[in-house]
Amino acid sequence: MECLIPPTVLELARRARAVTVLTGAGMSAESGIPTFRDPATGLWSRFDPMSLASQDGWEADPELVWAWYAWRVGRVRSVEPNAGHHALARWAQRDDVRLHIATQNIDDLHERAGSEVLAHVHGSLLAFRCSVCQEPYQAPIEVPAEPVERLEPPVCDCGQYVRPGVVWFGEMLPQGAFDAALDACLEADLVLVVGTSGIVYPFASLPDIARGHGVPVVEINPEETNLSDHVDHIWRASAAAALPALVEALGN
Ligand code: BV8
Ligand code: ZN
Repeated sequence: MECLIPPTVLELARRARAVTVLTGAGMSAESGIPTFRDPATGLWSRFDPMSLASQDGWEADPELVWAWYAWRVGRVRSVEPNAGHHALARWAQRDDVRLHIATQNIDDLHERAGSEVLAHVHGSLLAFRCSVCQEPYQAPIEVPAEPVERLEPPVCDCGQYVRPGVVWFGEMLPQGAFDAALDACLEADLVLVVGTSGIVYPFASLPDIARGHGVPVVEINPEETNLSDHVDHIWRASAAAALPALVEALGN
């Protein structure tokens, strides 16, 4: 089905020499990764991701939290980047534009589509470290064939549990990552916000900051979000439909 491009969005994309794309879980939805607020499927439907993705949740029950992350590692390994990820990688290859991606996503689908990601502001599901001495943990992560509710985390040489390299609620973002995302928004002449509900801060403050500096912001999302009143243009479309159509329309 042809995806109609709002003319103003096409014009902004044609003229843009520096594009910053802010992505959220909706970017990976068409790869088969449920979004953060999708009602979780099966085993995990009984748990609130907000409590599992937190320091308190980890300290209260590391085996439960580890089982959840191991299951998510398995799911990311089992899916492929979608046409939206590939479109962004193609756009970045044009020599008339500099394209930066700052993502909230902890998967590696942008990279597997060939993109270089400027900032993973909430860390990476595929980087592990000791929860105490912070030593990176390089050994392969065992992913159960079937989702299990509890799994003993690997243990660091120092004897403490290994944790996923993600940013939990209540934890500071990696300072360099957020600053890089902020700079990329301020230096852009177009910011696209793709597949995020705009609930989680401080990432959700980026579109407002960009607009405050006169940078046009476009939301690409099939649904209304917390950011919809904070953008210049709204394109109610999915990532895997909108982005390939837009990059295609830019021509060679
Ligand atoms: C911080 C990694 C400073 C883990 C994530 C009280 C105490 C402490 C902090 C706070 C507090 N109250 C509020 C805060 C701030 C808090 C926050 O924002 N809370 C929210 C809930 C209000 N933020 C933090 O804690 C951050 N740190 O503030 O540090 C500090 C420190 C101490 C004390 C005070 C302050 C850290 C936040 C990072 C949390 N970690 N992820 C993990 O993933 O397990 S966030 C997690 O949720 C995801 O990574 C993702 O970033 C976020 C989900 O958001 P979205 O990506 O937007 O996904 P969502 O499902 O919501 O929406 C999907 C969208 O896609 C929808 O709009 C949908 O319509 C759309 N969509 C669907 N299909 C498609 C599509 N779009 C396009 N195409 C499609 N096909
Ligand atoms: Zn350690």
